[in-house]
Amino acid sequence: MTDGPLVPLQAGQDLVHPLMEDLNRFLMVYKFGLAEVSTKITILAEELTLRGRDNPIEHVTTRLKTVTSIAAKARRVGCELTFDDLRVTIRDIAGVRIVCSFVSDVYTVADMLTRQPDIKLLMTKDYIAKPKANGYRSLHLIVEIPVFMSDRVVTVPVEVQLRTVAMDFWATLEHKIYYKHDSEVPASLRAELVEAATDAARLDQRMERLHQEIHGPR
Ligand code: 0O2
Repeated sequence: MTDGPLVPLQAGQDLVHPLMEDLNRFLMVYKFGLAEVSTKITILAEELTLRGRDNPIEHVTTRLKTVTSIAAKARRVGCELTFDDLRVTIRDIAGVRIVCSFVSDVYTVADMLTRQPDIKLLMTKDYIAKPKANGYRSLHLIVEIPVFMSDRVVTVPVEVQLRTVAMDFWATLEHKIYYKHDSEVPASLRAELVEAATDAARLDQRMERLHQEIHGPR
């Protein structure tokens, strides 16, 4: 892969096709990294179900950051628009979101995943233990996974977000209502969003307690 700057383009040069090719090659490994992590999660969910244990995973989604979103984040964090710099600095180009049933499941699944010998845990941000000021709760991991190509092995960073259904409900709607919204949202409405996050956290606690009372500890 060439590793020149993504910009600037010069007038009259057909830089678009080679650039698209480089971009596709750059993004390809992240796509494969996502597939690797997704397969691991599918195996965990199916194996637990086959062993007659409760499947702690409700659903899983994956996303590759768009080129626009990568460029915006690069600008925000002061990263040069070169493939080398992007590779090192932007570690959430590949993202997997695992929605679990209960809070304890979030940690169990995170542990099952990060204990696998080919996965390297690079960073943990525990927004459940320490929610963001706006009420956001989730467990974020940056993991590195090897991807076996035809001629080399590439290690790819993947952001894994783990959260409960209640956390996901709040975050999905808050994303629509407010997160990274350009216009000002009145403080009273922001306070209500924090309150709603507290309600979601209470609901998580209650559902986990009910589950334990009926089925015993997970
Ligand atoms: P999208 O559309 O979900 O992919 P940054 O990425 O610069 O915001 P950082 O430190 O790299 O910050 O990442 P951080 O804060 O650990 O997590 C970023 C991702 O977590 C976001 O991805 C969201 O998915 C989610 N997130 C973090 N904070 C909030 C929040 O307050 N509300 C909601 N709804 N989601 C949040 P993206 O790429 O910003 O967006």
